[in-house]
Amino acid sequence: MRKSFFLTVLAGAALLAACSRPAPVAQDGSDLWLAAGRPYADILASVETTIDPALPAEAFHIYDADGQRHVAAGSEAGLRYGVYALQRAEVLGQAGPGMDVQEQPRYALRLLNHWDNLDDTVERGYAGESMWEWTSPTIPEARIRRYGELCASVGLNGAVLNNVNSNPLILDAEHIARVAKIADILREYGIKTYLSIKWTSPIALSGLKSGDPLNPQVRQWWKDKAAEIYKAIPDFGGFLVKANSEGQAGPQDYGRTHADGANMLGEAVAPYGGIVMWRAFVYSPTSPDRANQAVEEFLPLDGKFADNVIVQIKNGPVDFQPREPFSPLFGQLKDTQMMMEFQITQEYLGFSNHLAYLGTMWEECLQSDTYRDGPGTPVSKTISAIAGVANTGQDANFCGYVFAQANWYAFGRLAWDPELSAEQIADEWIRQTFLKPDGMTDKAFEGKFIEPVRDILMASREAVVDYEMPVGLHHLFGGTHYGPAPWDRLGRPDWTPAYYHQADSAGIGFDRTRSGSDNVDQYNEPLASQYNDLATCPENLLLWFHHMPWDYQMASGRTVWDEICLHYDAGIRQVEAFRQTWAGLKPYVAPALWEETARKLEIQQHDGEWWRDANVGYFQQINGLPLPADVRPLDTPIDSLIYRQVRSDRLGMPIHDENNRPIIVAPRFRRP
Ligand code: GCV
Repeated sequence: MRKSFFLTVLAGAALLAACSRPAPVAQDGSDLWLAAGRPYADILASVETTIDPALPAEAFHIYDADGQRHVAAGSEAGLRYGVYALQRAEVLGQAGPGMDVQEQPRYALRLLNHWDNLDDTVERGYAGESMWEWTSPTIPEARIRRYGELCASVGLNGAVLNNVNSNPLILDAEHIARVAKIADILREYGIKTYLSIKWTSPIALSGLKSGDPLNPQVRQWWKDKAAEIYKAIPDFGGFLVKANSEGQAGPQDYGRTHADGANMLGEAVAPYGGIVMWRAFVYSPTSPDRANQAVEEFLPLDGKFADNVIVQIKNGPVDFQPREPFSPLFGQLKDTQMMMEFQITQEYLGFSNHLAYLGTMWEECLQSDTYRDGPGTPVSKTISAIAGVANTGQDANFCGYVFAQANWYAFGRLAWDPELSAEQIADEWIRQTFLKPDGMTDKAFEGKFIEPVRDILMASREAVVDYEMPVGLHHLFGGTHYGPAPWDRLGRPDWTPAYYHQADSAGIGFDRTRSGSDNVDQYNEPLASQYNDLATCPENLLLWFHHMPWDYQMASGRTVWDEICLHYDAGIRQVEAFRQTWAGLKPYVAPALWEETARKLEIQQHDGEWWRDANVGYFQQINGLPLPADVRPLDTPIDSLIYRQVRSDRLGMPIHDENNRPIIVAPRFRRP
């Protein structure tokens, strides 16, 4: 009797302990941000739906009436957005009785750009091979459907399937038929299909002798090609074009302008309602400042583009750096439709190894005032469309890392509503992605998991800026765009870090002031003068706009040199803090996700140290200055860092182990 009583007490105590200890729910990241919500079909079945022609096509209205929840929308696509919005609201606890939400997207075109090649490689892709599986005899239908759901859930409505460095074969009969099959699936999710074209396609595919956009044969070729495509894909979206850029041919090769080229293609797709997205990412090796060139080439063409042509502009004037000012083109073109190009894939922010939430970077750009139409003309208001270079691949979790998924999500949400705050989006993403452990209250989950993870996300981009390129430094990358190579000055100048940092014994930074390349004057006043003047130039862009003596005193009272060192150190400390926080979150996360993140953060810290040792070490060789006292000493000598860069560049990714996982620097390269 006494024994069984004792056992019952023991069992009770064990049960109590188990109940009070949260048990993480198993998940592997393959459900992305659809993990926590009710299934779409269940939500659809639980609401009354109506197509209301009075609503704009993509708008939806969720409301309660007659004891029933309704979703009304202007179209099938709008209904889908409404049901997904309801799914999100349920997870966020915002779908209680009396719910009344009406929304429509800010931009009509909300596209992903896939830099996927026909051999299944992905340019700047870090999540496996092409998700479209071009080389397989069949198309990966299940994955495409999942992609469709994910895009639709955040309101994306277009996909450019192939790389802007395009292969002409994308336009042959075989590929058009294949693209049509993909388009048939994507259409079900409200997603239009677009293709990147190669300017020389008529020459490569049909043996024409010219690509001159004013040549009647060339014009006819594109018209015929458009007719062929639209026969297979009646709602085909149109073309994305990289021309006269980084070795790609274009209309300038025939003495014509970007407008001549774009309008010729525009004319070919116009009868079918198609559009042309013409990229403004142009620069030549001979220019004294790469940052000036888009304005130099496109401003004279303002107003000359056809109505169905839109100029697609990268957020910054150089190339998706961790921090750039916004591209001055956004403030210059007044009679040209403009489209934002963000980069979701982390080409310059640690690939799919580093935790870098880009919502904050995009918010910074979208909210920047261009002063184009007077004060209060942010970038978000000068553009009428938006594209993001996708970070997707064949990996089961699509993005190579659970935290990289946050960037696809954030891009979609900002494309829908550029006024949303990066913090709100981060919060939404965490709640939809990570499942609350069994036996944990909402309140405990909020305080113990959601808040610390949100803090990590919100601090993460600035941490990368700090340990890669603080105080306005930029493009200090080695060939793969992963690790640092500040010493690199061989080859085409505007592809070398030395062109950008301009460091010498006297100082550092690119002089873009009125006494330098005068890039500042591509901005509208008062920005132009603010950037030009040391007293008003934001310190986080100081070395973007100014060449400064090493001993120039910054607002903190420290010298430029000390401030640079301090930022590198702060970036690494921040990642150390992320690791500490993450270690404490182990009880609340599925082991697979916890381990993946712990491993990536470890790599990130080592990479941060790599960045610091390379840059601080290299600049120190140039200026001979000591490290400030409160900054930790460097770890690795330059020689072995150069060796590491060479190895990393050769492999195209950081060094990998036998499981094809990126690994941390081998101990023999580190000082004892
Ligand atoms: C698709 C940068 C990237 C290239 C990319 C190019 C572009 O230079 O490194 O990989 O090419 O931008 O946006 O066209």
